[in-house]
Amino acid sequence: GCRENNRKEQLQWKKPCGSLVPGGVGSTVYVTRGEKNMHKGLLFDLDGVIVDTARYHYLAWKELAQELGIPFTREDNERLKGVSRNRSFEIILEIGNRQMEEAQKEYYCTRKNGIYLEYLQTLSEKDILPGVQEFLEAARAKGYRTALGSASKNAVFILEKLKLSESFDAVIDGNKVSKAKPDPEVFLNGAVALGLAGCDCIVFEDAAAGIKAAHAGGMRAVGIGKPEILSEADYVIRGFEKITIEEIEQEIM
Ligand code: B16
Ligand code: MG
Repeated sequence: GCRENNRKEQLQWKKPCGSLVPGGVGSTVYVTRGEKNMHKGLLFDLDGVIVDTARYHYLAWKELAQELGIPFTREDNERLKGVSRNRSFEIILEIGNRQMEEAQKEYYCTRKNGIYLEYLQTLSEKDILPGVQEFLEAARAKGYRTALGSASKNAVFILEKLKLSESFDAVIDGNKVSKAKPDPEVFLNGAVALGLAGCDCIVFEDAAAGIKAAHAGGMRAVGIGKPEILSEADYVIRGFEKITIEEIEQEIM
């Protein structure tokens, strides 16, 4: 089945991938080239893929860490990428070797979000990472369906600020999932929202946990960033600048 993730399976991707496929197994919609993309989905992570909000997360956490007397560096911040807000704070407490009551954790997480949202006030189209808009437009013009799959509870707000809400057929964010990446829930929900099977979707992710999540959902994963960090990805790109949907098709479809 399409959920197994070895290379051999991946090479067979062009075939219909099981009963989850709309139209059923063996549906001819996959055969004609023109129609093919209508049944393929692209799932995008938000932070680190569409926009670099990591620095605002960092500044907000840094402020609280300082207040708590916990040393928190940019390097530590790498551990928070793709991780939920609550888990992020737990990691910070671990760094400081501190323990806290749930209610108090809640208080700090709420405050962190307040500081983070203030940073986001100035967010605009200019903050969309280079090449992203062009890539989304070209892929959709070719018939791909697009969804956002983010751990962030602020994803809808961020897309609005970036004026990108219309570029996604579905948005699955931190409010809609119960299990964080590397659990595949966010991406599987994205595939379902697009009416597609997991194996007909490609995930674009900057975090190693996100690549794992994609594979756990039977999806191919394009890593955005450094190949050293994203060694598990099926293909790694530095960003969307000068990257075409055709290149992605050629490399991993
Ligand atoms: P929020 P992604 C993630 O976004 C960030 O990478 C991560 O650093 C953050 O803690 C998480 O969202 C939750 O964000 O506090 O806004 O709910 O990479 O999954 O798009
Ligand atoms: Mg990310």
